[in-house]
Amino acid sequence: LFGAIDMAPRDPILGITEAFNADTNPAKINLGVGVYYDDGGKVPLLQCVQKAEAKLIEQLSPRTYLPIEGLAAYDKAVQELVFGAGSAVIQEKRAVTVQALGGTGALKIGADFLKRFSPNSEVFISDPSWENHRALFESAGFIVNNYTYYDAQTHGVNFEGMLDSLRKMDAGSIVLLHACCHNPTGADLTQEQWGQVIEAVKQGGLIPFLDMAYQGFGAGIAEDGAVVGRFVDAGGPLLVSNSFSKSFSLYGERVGALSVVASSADEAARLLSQLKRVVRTNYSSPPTHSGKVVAMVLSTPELRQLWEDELAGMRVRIKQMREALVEKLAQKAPGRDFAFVREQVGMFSYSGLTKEQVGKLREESIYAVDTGRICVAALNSKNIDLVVDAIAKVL
Ligand code: PLP
Ligand code: TYF
Repeated sequence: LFGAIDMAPRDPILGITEAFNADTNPAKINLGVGVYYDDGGKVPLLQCVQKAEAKLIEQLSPRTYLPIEGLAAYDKAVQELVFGAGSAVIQEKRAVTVQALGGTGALKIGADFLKRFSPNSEVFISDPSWENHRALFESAGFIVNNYTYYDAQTHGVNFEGMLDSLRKMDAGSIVLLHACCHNPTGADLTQEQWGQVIEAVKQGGLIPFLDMAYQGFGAGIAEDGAVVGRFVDAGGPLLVSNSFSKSFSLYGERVGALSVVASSADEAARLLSQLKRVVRTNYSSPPTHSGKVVAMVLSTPELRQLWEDELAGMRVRIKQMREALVEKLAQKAPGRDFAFVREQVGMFSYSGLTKEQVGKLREESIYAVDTGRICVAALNSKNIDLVVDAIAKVL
C-alpha cells in the first residue's frame, strides 16, 4: 500500500529551521522562520502569560471538553479585539467567532466552511503570499490564483496592478488579504489604498477573507485592526482569521480564531452552527490551556495593559533593527540603497537578495528564505554586524 509513496516536498520555511538545527556552527543565525526573538536571541515568554499561568495554577480545574466553538470568554475577548469593543456588529450579534488551532487552523476552518457554501468560487491570494495559503485552500478543494501585489522594482505594492486584478475577478471570488504586516514582503497598503480595495471588493461582489496573524506588529493593536472595522462598515460577508502565535509569543500553543460577519443575528446563528460542524469533523473542539491564558490576559485590565506594553516592546525593537540594518548596510555596502527596509512593516523584509546570494549566506551559517525574505525580528544587537558583513560580502 505504501511502497510507491513519494517523498513530499519540505515546507520551504520550516525546512530551513530543520537545516539550521542541524548546523553545528555556534554562530549560526536563523532569519528564515517568522518568529520573534528578543535582543538576547530568545523566544520570549511574556510576563502577562506567566502571570496568567500562575493564576491558573492557583485555581487548577479539570480538563473536560470545551464547547466546539471554544471557550466562551475567549471568543468574546477575541471578538472585542478584532472588531473593537462595543462595535455595532457585536452588539447586533452579527459576528460569530470560533477558537481555532492558531491562524492556520482558523484559515482551514474558514476554507472548509466556504467550500461548503460557495463551492464554485475561486480563491485569490497575493503574489507572493505566505506559502501555506495556497496549500490550505487547495486542500479544501479550491482553485487558487494569484492577484498582483508586490513590485520588486519599488520594493512596494504594485497598487494599480492589484486593483486591476481585483476588478477582473468574477463575482463570488474569495480574496485573501493580509490585514497588516504582509508576509513575506513587509509591504502594506496605505489607509487610502485600503479604501479603494474595499470599494473594489464591494463593487465586484467578492468575498473578503482577512488574515491577521501579526496584529500589533505594524502601527499598533487598534491601528492594525482598524481595517477589519472598515470592511464591516462596507457591508457584505467577511471572514477574519487571527492568530496569537506571534502577539502572545504562544507559537506552540496553537491559539487563534476565525470570525465571520453575517447580515443579521439570525444568519449569524445559522453560520455558527455550520462552523461548529466543520470544527467537529476536523478536531471536535479546541484545547483548553491557551484559550484560558489569552482570555484572562485580554479581559483582566492589569494583564491587558502588560500585554499591550510587551507587544509594543516587540514592535519597537523590530523597528530599531530595521533602522540599524539600513544604517549599517549604508556603511558596509555604500553602492546599494536599503532605505526601503525602513518602510516595510512587521516581522519580514523582502531584502532583494537573490537565491544565489541567500545560498552564499548559508555558507556562513546565516539562514534566510530563498526568495530573499529575512525575519527582521531575529536580528539583535549581537548578531546584526555579522549579518550586515555577510550581506555586504555577497552583494
Ligand atoms: N497567516 C500568516 C500570514 C502567517 O504568516 C502565519 C504564520 O504563522 C499564519 C497565518 C499562521 O499562524 P499560526 O502560526 O498561528 O498558525
Ligand atoms: O512565514 C513564517 O515564517 C511564519 C511561520 O508552514 C510558519 O508564518 C512558516 C511556515 C509554516 C507555518 C508557520
